[in-house]
Amino acid sequence: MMGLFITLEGPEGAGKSTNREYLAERLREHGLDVVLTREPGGTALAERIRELLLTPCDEPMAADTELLLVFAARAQHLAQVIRPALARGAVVLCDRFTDATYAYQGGGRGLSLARIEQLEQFVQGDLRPDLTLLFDLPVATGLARAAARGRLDRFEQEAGEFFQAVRSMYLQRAGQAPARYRVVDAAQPLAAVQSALDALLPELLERARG
Ligand code: Z5A
Repeated sequence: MMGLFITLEGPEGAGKSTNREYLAERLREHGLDVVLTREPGGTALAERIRELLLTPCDEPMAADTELLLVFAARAQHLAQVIRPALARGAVVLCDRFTDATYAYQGGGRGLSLARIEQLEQFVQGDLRPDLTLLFDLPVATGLARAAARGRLDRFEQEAGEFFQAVRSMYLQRAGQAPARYRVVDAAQPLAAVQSALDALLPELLERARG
């Protein structure tokens, strides 16, 4: 049996964390086994790697170190959480996954996309998300939301061009594989975003029931 692997993606302040619980609840109401998780993180060990990635540090982190840490956390998460959940037929709802690596380390840091693809294949084999919900919004709107939340993490301290490149890479990837992505206008008020998610629910349920 193989479950359904759904990822939530988007730039800073897009509302993924706010909406992941909402979506998980809607799916559970229909009797589905939903595993809600996130990256970087999702296991005790991977959450320790998340701390390394997000905590500002006096020693600058090399971009390759960042890339390898992201995939190290992912390997642990896949082994401990994602693969076992999919194997028992669950819906895995994951807040960020490898699209974020293409967007932040590829688009933002300018690392080679071919190198990211190699690591993706090495760590994931043929496993890819079945569906990706891309929460898209203008960079300034997202950064204003993130700033209102308080102290900024290591990524949130980057300049505006970094986040423009992140957003462009997400949109480019969604444009290249429209069958996998559903783009949600995340700049709308929360109620409108959640209506958009409600509209996607029949498709998600149909695919989860296979
Ligand atoms: N990262 C990476 O570089 N490479 C990788 O491969 C992976 C990750 C997997 C942590 O991710 C960082 O890791 C991330 C990229 C990097 N960069 N950062 N920072 P994260 O997803 O855990 O980051 P986060 O900081 O927790 O989330 P976020 O992206 O900043 O925000 P969000 O989860 O999308 O948004 P939110 O927390 O739900 O909402 C933000 C605020 O806006 C909050 O106060 C909400 O109440 C408010 N909000 C939400 N929706 C709305 C609407 N519609 N209207 C008005 N206000 C709203």
